[in-house]
Amino acid sequence: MLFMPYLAKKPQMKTIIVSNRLPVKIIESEGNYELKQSEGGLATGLGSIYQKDNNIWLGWPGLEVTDEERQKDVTRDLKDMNLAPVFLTQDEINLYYEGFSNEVLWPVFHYHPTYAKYEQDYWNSYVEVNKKFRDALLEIAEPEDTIWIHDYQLLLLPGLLRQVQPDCTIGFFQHIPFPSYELFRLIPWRKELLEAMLGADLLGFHTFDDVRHFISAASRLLPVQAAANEITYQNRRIVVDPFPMGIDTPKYEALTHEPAVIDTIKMLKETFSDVRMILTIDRLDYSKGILQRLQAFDMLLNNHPEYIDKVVLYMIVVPSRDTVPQYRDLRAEIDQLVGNINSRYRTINWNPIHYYYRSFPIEMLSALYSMAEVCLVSPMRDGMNLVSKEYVASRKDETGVLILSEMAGASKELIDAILVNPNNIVEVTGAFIQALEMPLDEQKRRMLAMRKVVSKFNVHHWVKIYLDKLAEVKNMQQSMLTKHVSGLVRQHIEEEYSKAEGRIIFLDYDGTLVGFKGDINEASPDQELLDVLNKLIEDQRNKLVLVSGRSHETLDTWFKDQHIDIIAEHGAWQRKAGGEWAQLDGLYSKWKEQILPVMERYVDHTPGSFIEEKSFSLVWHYRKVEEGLGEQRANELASLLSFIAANSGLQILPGNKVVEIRDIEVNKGKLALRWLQQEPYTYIMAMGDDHTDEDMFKVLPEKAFTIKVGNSKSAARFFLRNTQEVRQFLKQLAGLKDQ
Ligand code: GDG
Repeated sequence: MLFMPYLAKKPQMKTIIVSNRLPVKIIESEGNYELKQSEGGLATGLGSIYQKDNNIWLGWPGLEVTDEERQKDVTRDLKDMNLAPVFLTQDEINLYYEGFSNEVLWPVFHYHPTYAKYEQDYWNSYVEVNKKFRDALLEIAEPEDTIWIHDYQLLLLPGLLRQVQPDCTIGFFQHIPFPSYELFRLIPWRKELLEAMLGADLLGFHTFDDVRHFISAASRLLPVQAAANEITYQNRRIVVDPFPMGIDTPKYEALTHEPAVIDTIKMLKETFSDVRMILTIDRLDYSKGILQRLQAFDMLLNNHPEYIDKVVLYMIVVPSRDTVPQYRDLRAEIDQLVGNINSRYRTINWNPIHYYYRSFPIEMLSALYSMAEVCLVSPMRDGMNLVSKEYVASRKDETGVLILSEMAGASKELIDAILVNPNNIVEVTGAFIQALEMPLDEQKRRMLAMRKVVSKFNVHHWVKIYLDKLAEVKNMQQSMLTKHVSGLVRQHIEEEYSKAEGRIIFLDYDGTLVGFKGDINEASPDQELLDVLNKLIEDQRNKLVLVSGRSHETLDTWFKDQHIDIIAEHGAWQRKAGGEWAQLDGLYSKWKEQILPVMERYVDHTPGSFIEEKSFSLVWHYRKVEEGLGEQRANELASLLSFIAANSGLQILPGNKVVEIRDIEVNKGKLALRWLQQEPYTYIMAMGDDHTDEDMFKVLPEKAFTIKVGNSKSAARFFLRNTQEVRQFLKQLAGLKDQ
């Protein structure tokens, strides 16, 4: 095992869990209160972490405590349980929690944007309370601690913390879905939210879809670089990955043997001796699809009267926020629909829907999970949904059927359930029939497969892989730091430079010496750059070689007066300082006649793209094309060109917002080697930012100082973050003062 953060840590380092609510239940009576550990899935999973050593869980204890003496008492009692409080006022609960969290983030993230209320007061309070959490954290956190922040109430906390503790380890996990960009962009404070989330080192979601949506929103709204599951933002590399949360599976299995559960099962069996049970359990919420499932049950009884008297829907709805108008209305609609169905179909001995608007002890849930032949989980959107997994874990005899909405995160793992679109009432009705008629051997086959998943990917596994990954990300960031040209690394490179007699310095142009411009012709060298280059050339010990993909005509105009060697068009053209341009031998360009029309078709179909024609290459640029579309067309074009140009001696190179096709002989690496052979240099340096520069990094001798610009993966030994750092570093070498 590579990373065991919570075993291998130094004793004084601790892990701090942060969430809106602490995992305690507060039982208050006659002015006194008692604190009880919560049994929720997250509390159990994280129990092995926060209850150990000096680790701690920070959050709101769940009741308003205004009196300072009382606050001290609560703090002391919580401390014994490794918990620390953030006290919130009623006003803060109303605006930050009920307001911004539940009336902005919750509806938008669950695809109900019309329910969102974008109140400025909500946002202000959300910012203030997140700061309150940060301040409470700073009182207990040391710089080397690991901090794991949970859920949508604290989206700003990673960024707020990063500002004051730039090097600390921050994980963030979101338990609810992350919506598609189209939804997320509706939020007036979308940029602030994203920027703050990117303060984390590792961002975790339940599913790959959430990850995709997050990366796409970040790419469109912020100046980030995204590649696979990594985002580079403000010179930090952040990993975004799916971590589907599990449940405490052994606990749900063990519950079925408890006397209280066995007695309840017996009682339920007597009550429901002649009927088959379909179970549903949810909190009251518009994201849960409760009305739609009632409609499907209605359709079942209406179209298939053979189930009348034979099947009951046992429906638990756990009370939630029913003073808020949307929830009050939803509850009234459910009451009405249940009443309507029951009054239409009931018989003397049979009631179709057993509806409970309250919560039950876990023993009752366990008994119901054991009893119900079918469990229906049909949310319109759900980050994960743990009820579906609890049902599976409780089915020790491997019978029973789970009907599961494809909109729940759990559907990505429990693929052996009957998966339904909860909006499709006909399909859900069909699923009822399929479930009720499913042969025993099929039930067992499906249930066994799901039980394996639920057993292996349990909540302890989830905690472990998340924290292991967080440590791995931190290690990756730290090993990147050792490659950054700063501190001792920089000192070493500079010392070697001063000592050397014969130096050769290969410099890429775009993205290395100058930043990218929308218009490729706007990137001509400015005075500052020319000054640095001139100063470097002045030193007789230096040979400067510009190695660029640009056309030799452009470079010739720009560097007419510089005594500098130039390799243009990736090597197709060369010019010695003060000499004439020469072309690489043996190249031909007839192939362009065939390729140009293909590229032109892509220009016609892709607004904002254009072709750059060079002597021995063609480049399709898409920097100004709509985000996403450009990448998609570039992939298509690259694969089409690979097909057309197979075995033709041409090379297709997807680059930084470009797709280039060129003669395979044209290669920065090959040309750089030619230069090296001309004199015995003792100091070799090469700088570049894109994959064409990798050819150079790979072929240069091991002792060469190869420097990648930008901190993405590279064969280079070192990196500088951007063109500003490159210039600052070159100025230093040239002995120029930085202005
Ligand atoms: C967020 C996300 C994600 C329900 N009724 C009773 C009761 N429950 C328990 C269930 C289950 C839990 O509540 C509800 O599970 P969810 O998955 O909906 O969890 P939430 O915390 O509400 O929601 C969700 C989850 O976070 C985890 O990341 O899955 O998508 O919205 O454990 O058993 N428990 C008791 N009595 C009840 O009547 N004792």
